[in-house]
Amino acid sequence: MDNTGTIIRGVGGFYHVDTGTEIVECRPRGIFRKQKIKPCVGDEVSFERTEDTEEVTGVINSIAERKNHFLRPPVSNIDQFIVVCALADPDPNFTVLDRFLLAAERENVEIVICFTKMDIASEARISEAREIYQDVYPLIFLDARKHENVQDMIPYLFDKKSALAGPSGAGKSTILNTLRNDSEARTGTVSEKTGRGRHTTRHVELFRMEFGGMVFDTPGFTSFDIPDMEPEALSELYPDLYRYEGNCRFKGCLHDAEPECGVRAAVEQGDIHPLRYRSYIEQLGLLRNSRKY
Ligand SMILES: Nc1nc2c(ncn2[C@@H]2O[C@H](COP(=O)(O)OP(=O)(O)OP(=O)(O)O)[C@@H](O)[C@H]2O)c(=O)[nH]1
Ligand SMILES: [Mg+2]
Ligand SMILES: [Zn+2]
Repeated sequence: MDNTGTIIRGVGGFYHVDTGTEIVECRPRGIFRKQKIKPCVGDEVSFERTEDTEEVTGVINSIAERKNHFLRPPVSNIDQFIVVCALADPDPNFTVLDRFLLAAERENVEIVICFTKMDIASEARISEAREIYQDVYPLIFLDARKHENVQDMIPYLFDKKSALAGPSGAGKSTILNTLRNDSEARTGTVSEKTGRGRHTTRHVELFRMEFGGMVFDTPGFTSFDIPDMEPEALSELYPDLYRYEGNCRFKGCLHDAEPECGVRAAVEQGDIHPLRYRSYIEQLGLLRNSRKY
């Protein structure tokens, strides 16, 4: 009889499958390797129990069609990205933040930005972050170590599969530990003593939350591949710019040097944040260069 469940972590070629009532360690059938399909955390799978061996208790027979699939971070079937960005230690890099947002926008998943370390951030930093993103995405500001702060995230996480994504040290694992009230927290006091990075997350892991919903913890990264897309489609990934595209004189306007551009007019009137426009122009330049050859 086949069982079904969700892959919650992969460990050295094995996968832990959560059926809702138990977690079963499974290995994939050989056919996946031949087909060059690698099971991924978030995959819905059906598996067969193998009671005869001690170590392996299941064999994954099939992977359900994925709703979406990301290579960086490696997750599938997510409803939402919670893009996590520290306001201090390390200082925020809004260009990097925008790359995370672009990757999420490309797959049409919901997006929430979570700004951490507001306890050590300057007021100026907090306002800056708010000004740039408030009209674009839902924003959460918090100290990821504080329960009463992290509770604010629950309405966003409820009944969804959400992936925490963002640079290393942003506080993704801390958020999860606080949410889960995990006494075996893999961040915190020890890492504070030995310095940041010690408890850096190496593998994606999916956690079932008591309040309903599942949350992925993912390893931090900051380098991105340039997406393979038409430059004309880029502005669709910037909701705050795209809003004004109807005001552009020319169809296919790239909002760069074209005359009578509605997007540029909105920037001049202060309706689009200059940093978001600059981020768009920078990204456009990268896209154009990558498509020259
Ligand atoms: N002051 C303060 N420290 C925080 C906050 N959030 C996280 N930290 C600390 O920042 C450090 C890094 O946090 P992690 O949760 O490990 O960061 P991460 O995003 O999981 O990093 P990677 O796993 O490397 O991608 C830890 O020492 C945390 O205690 C916060 O809101 N305020
Ligand atoms: Mg982590
Ligand atoms: Zn335009």
